Amino acid sequence: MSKSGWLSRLRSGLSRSSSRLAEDIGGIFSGRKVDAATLDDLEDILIMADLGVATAGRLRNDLESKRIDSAADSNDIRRVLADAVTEILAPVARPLTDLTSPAGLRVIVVAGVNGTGKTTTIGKLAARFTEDGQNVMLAAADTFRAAAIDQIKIWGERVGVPVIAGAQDGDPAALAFDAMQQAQAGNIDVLLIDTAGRLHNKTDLMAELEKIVRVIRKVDPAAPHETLLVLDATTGQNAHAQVETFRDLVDVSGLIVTKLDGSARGGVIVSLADRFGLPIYAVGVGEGIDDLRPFEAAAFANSLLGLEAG
Ligand SMILES: Nc1nc2c(ncn2[C@@H]2O[C@H](COP(=O)(O)OP(=O)(O)OP(=O)(O)O)[C@@H](O)[C@H]2O)c(=O)[nH]1
Ligand SMILES: [Mg+2]
Repeated sequence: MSKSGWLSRLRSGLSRSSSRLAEDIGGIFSGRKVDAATLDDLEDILIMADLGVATAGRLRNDLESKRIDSAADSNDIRRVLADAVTEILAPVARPLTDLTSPAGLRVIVVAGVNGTGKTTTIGKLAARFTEDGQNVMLAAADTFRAAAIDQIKIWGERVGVPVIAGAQDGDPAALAFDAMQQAQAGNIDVLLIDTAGRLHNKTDLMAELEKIVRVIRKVDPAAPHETLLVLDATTGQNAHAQVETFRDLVDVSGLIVTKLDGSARGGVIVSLADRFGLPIYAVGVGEGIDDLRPFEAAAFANSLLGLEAG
């Protein structure tokens, strides 16, 4: 897709977040000067838009220190905010191609709580990587539900890549081990491993994920090369708790944030970037195969603030 094509789709994906923010900021700064009271109001709006208390405070201070002209209108304010948000996002924004380099088998474990979009994101990533000329293999290590195995098989067929799957309730770590060996034998560039988001309880879930990683390392001590945590933007600040839980357990190397189309909560990405500094590789803006967008700092910031994505 052309650059302008995906930018406009990112913008439409973020339209709920951005139109609310733009409208709310417009409401504050129409005819009022920039003073402590308007900055307080702005900080509240940013918090409500899921930018988080710390990040909202930081943006407020940033705006205050810039000594904005008292004649500044909502557009000027959004411009200044977009630049400040870009500064927060730029250090974490990474291209998807980083996930597949250097050459050689790259093993990517995809983790996250149930329903965040792990399996769908794996399908979208597989499509991207395949387009890029990579040989992709998928591993159905979410063996908890039969439907989960079927779902990833369907993605494999759609994209045209092999799926290593076993029976429901099979040992997910054994499945991952098997997939690793097949990937090594089969000239595969990228092995994407789906994991369960839903088990009997959280302790089981975490133990299973740890075991998968341990077993993968038996085949290749350098693997997994990436452990991506998939977060659902509609959960808002709860995403922070999810990062903390998973980060403590497995070495989360990056994030993908999904469902930016379905909510007014795109701001959560800014607070995640500010707080954790974890790389963000892509964002999900829909259920379709093409609905994974590269994450670019300025484009995202401008879209979030309802400005021309530049
Ligand atoms: N609107 C929207 N829906 C999405 C996006 N990503 C995933 N979904 C939908 O969210 C639902 C859950 O997605 P899955 O990929 O099954 O999520 P999962 O994390 O694998 O779920 P479990 O395997 O149950 O843990 C599905 O209906 C997806 O189509 C997105 O970016 N936008
Ligand atoms: Mg799944």
